[in-house]
Amino acid sequence: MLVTRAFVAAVLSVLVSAVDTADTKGIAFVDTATNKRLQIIGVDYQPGGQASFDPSTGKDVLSDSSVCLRDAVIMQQLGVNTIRVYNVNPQTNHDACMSIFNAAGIYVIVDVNSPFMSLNRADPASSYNSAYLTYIFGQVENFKGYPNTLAFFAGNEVINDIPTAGSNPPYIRAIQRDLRQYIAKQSTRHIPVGYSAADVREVLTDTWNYLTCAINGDANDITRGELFGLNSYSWCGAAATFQSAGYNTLVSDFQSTSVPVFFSEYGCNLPAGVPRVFNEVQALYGPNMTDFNGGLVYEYSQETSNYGLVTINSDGSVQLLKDFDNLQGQYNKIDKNLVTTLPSTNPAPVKCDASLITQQGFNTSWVLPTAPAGTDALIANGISKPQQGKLVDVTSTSVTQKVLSSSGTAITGLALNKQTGSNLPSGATTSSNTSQSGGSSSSSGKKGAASSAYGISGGVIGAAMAAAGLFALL
Ligand SMILES: *[C@@H]1O[C@H](CO)[C@@H](O)[C@H](O)[C@H]1NC(C)=O
Ligand SMILES: *[C@@H]1O[C@H](CO)[C@@H](O)[C@H](O)[C@H]1NC(C)=O
Ligand SMILES: CC(=O)N[C@H]1CO[C@H](CO)[C@@H](O)[C@@H]1O
Repeated sequence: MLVTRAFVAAVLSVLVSAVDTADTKGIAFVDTATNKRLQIIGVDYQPGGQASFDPSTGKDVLSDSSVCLRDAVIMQQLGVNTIRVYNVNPQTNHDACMSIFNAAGIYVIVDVNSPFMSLNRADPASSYNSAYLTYIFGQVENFKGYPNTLAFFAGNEVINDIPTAGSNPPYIRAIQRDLRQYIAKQSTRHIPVGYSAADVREVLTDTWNYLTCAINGDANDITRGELFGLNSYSWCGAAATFQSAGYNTLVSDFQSTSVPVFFSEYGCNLPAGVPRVFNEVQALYGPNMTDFNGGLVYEYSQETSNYGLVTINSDGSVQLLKDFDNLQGQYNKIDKNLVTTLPSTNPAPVKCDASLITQQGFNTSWVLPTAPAGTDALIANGISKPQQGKLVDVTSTSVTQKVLSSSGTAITGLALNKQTGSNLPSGATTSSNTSQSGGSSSSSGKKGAASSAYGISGGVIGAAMAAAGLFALL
């Protein structure tokens, strides 16, 4: 069997062809080659939580290629086209992982901050300095060379209430400005920058208006946020509806948006102890919410907060959870035509004005902090010694770790299915199949070589092997 595996790996060695780059177009994301809409069908990816980034070694969620391959293949089965990573190191080489996600047709949204380097919301001026900017410019350097880098979040949940809405908004907008200027000067392609807002409805629309309005009405104002993510946990349980969850309110609140708005986190896990049914997926990707740009389910892996779709065990094996099956079933019902069709409305940005702000105490000044001394030179010349990522060949495509369905049977033959476009839900029902062809999630319909190389294409054989415990040998 070991000989077989080596043979399979050799046969499956493939060259990576890149996904088309994506960008914003009006209120949507668009595939820049096909001009089709790219609705975000995504999951938040942070196995290990905040501790996943170890500054002493540089290890982060995009540094272990075998783990990324395992998870990218599982995500292909699930049907996602985007992940969000919260906490990555700008000096780590992410080539192997980013190339794997690229080959899987999966885009990546990168939070530029980390627990070690972020705006101090209690005193933003103290943390807005040259070391901080060098760090976040390093993220641009690290990810600008990958075609599947979709966007950067300049901040995540910095504004959490009225007190933090006083001094922080001008700093977040200044960071958007600095990142956008750096990208304009140092990246060969445009990559959009925005903010991810906490699920605090009191400050939500003020935050969106403050960060995305146009100063003096100038649509090209480089301080504007180019997209807006909101974390949304209001749809809870099987009985919730478009109205009861307040999605109708969100749609009317954001109907005048001039930039893409999407859920940067969603997936309420109440009532506790019951698998999530994810009925909100039909609302989010249905005709009621075409002005939204989809969203990212919180989150891929089970962590202490209990939002996982899969459990990652300490030996590297993965167990799919019932939540995974339910989400996959919901994704399979998405209307692919609708999610790839550009919206017809494209409102112009509103002019920044104090009248946009509804909450007393929320900042109403668009006089932004001046960048720290030396920033102009950093932007003009680039930071020193950047780690600049680039795509590499993906040479192994077979998942080596054990993967178990939600009912505990082994799923064999899992392998990366190389895509040229973005991944889309395929109709796969992973937990019902003990053997995967590796081609089942292909949007191009091309079968991978895995099943024939293994000689397992039928569920019966896979099930029999699983029952006999033979999967372990693969
Ligand atoms: C709003 O931001 C401006 C510019 O940074 C600052 O001078 C002012 O103190 C802030 N207002 C509040 C209420 O914090
Ligand atoms: C769309 O909106 C209508 C009217 O508010 C509502 O009845 C319907 O359930 C919504 N559709 C979905 C899929 O949530
Ligand atoms: C029961 C079930 O979902 N079977 C699926 C297993 O996978 C094959 C190929 O991916 C599908 O065609 C089956 O429908």
